[in-house]
Amino acid sequence: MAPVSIKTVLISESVDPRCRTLLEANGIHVTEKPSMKKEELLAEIKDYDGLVVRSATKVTADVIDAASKLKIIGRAGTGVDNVDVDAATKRGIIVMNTPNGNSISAAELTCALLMSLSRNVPQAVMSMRDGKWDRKKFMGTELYGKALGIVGLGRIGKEVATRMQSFGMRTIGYDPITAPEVSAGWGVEQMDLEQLWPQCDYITVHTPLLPSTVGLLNDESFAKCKNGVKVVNCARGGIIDEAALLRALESGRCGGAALDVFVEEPPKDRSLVNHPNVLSCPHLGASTTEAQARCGEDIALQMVDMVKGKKLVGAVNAQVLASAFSEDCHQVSRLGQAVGAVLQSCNTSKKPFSRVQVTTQGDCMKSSAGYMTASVLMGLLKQPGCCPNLVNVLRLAEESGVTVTHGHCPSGDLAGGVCRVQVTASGCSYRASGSLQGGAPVLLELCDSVFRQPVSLTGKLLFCRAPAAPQLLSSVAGLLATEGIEVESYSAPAARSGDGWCCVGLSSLLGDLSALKPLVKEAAQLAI
Ligand code: 9EZ
Repeated sequence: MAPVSIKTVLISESVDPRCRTLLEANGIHVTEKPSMKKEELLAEIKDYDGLVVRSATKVTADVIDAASKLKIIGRAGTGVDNVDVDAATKRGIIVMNTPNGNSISAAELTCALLMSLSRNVPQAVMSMRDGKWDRKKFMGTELYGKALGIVGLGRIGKEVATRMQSFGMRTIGYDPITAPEVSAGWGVEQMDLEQLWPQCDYITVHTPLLPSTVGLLNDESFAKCKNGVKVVNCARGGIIDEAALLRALESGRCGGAALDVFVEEPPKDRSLVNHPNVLSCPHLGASTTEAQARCGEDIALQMVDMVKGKKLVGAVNAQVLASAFSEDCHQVSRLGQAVGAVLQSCNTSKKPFSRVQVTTQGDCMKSSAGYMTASVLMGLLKQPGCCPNLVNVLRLAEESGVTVTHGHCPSGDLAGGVCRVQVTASGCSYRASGSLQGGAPVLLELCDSVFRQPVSLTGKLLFCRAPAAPQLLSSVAGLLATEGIEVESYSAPAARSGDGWCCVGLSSLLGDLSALKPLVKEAAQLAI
């Protein structure tokens, strides 16, 4: 993939100073403007290639639409809740976060809340402040020997498990991705949620917020829990259904809850926050000096690695791009774009494509099938003012109603891989196949014409369909000469009867292709 060029970055919040230092050390010009008003951000953002935010900047669709140069939005933190990822993807802007930097801090807060729930520390503090000495009211229980259910066993779930094991807790859990053998390695026995709920004295959730995790703890699951179960949510608001939690607290089914996150932040409905058995925090999971420093550093390092073309880490909307992150991939991608561009030029009707079929051939293209298709679409859908990239092209193709299929045929005996593309637009079909020679894209075939020599896909190219005739080149060259255009190369199809496509390399593009009408049946030109 082509390296993304980032020369200017706006940091719109107070992010750890290491972020700026690292970006600047890598030749990026950084502007820090914390606490801008929305209108100021709208006016400012147009000048930047990159934007770094924490949580306060709301990167909404109107901000993204005002950001004419923006290529990347980096969030120093876990998740991208304050970024309209859909709007960014549409515009081909990469959205990145730092999924790891907060893990220890989130795990430690979870442990602090588990301990607070067992010993009523916050309530005792408040009562002392009130001038009281109430020792009976705050009788607690030990964590030692109790079962902790950990729902979600990613990095944070794991760190919570190993810490609470040192308190003598039995750690059990569930995760659809982490294998039971893996979690067993750090002392967590996995089981189905159905089996998990009735065994837990404490439950803590560490999942992303997904349709499958909204209300993971609801009336139904609370009903399966031990009476008096205590729950913690330091992950995302809504994983524990708030209304169901309030009902469980009222009935005593739930003996206490600690919440760092809410469906609405700050929560307008204060019934949970004000409940005597609820401990709440204003989303403090990542609020440590160390987590902020790590996230500020991580987002800068990830951006720099991306700009240098080293690797793509933490991007949430660039699946295809991430799989195409090396120099080899860049060449493959250029081949796809070039073949796509040839077929776009041939589609003289300029009607939208209804169908695109991409086939990669040869072992060396096997792993490229995904981004080859995306690259071909980039070439096919490129227009003045609309230059799709690997972030947005699949979505653009989908929106414009193209049926895209891709396949791979192994065929190991070919020296280099081949990319074959067939497109259909307003009932007409065109085919082209290309390959890489010395790392540069070449065209092997166009429709039924196989070129005698592979055609280098660079510069200004004119493709003509005409009956095989010895005088074709001289008559086309003559016409071009009257326009002051020189023929730099000529590629003829292998001998055949009937019409064939030839390719003429030009010193400059022809102003009006219709001048060629008397000489050829079809003509198309492009600059690559
Ligand atoms: C879902 C999950 C964990 C979970 C965790 C991750 C995609 N996904 N889903 C239900 N990373 C526990 C229960």
